[in-house]
Amino acid sequence: MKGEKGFTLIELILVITVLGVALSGLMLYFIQGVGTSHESQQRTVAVILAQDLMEEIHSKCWDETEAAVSPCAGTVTASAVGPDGGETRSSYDDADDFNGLNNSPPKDSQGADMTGFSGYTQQAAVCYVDSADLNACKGSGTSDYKKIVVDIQYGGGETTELVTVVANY
Ligand SMILES: [Ca+2]
Ligand SMILES: [Ca+2]
Repeated sequence: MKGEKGFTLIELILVITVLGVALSGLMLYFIQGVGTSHESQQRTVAVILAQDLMEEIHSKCWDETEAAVSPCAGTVTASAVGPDGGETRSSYDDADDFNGLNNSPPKDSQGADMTGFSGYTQQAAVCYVDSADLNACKGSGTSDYKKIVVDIQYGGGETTELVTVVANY
């Protein structure tokens, strides 16, 4: 046996130990990667939910007074923010009807819970802003500009937010 090439038991144990340490390090990277991809998937879903809601709001008239005019065009008199005369999600017809929207899970345009989105919260806020400061909500009164903020909350504290201003024209 002496002089034959091969591994001794000590060498084998050393190799197994080194491999074990190296593989556990690799596994750590792999597990972290899985976690990161789950977060990025949640973020992507939140962005899509936010864009969907913003597009739905954009598809409505600028104001209730405009909603009465077909086909929802032209400069109109601005009215109070919020749903008008008992409107519900499926009958919202102007942008500010969405003010105060707060649903968990998110609801679709017909007011039905969206399945598969538990853990996501959908919120919208609409207010009048002045042309001189499109970021600050007016304390009272109306203007020709409405700021729309859409928030999708997810993952216990993360928020994806979209903000836009629509003008009365
Ligand atoms: Ca309305
Ligand atoms: Ca309204």
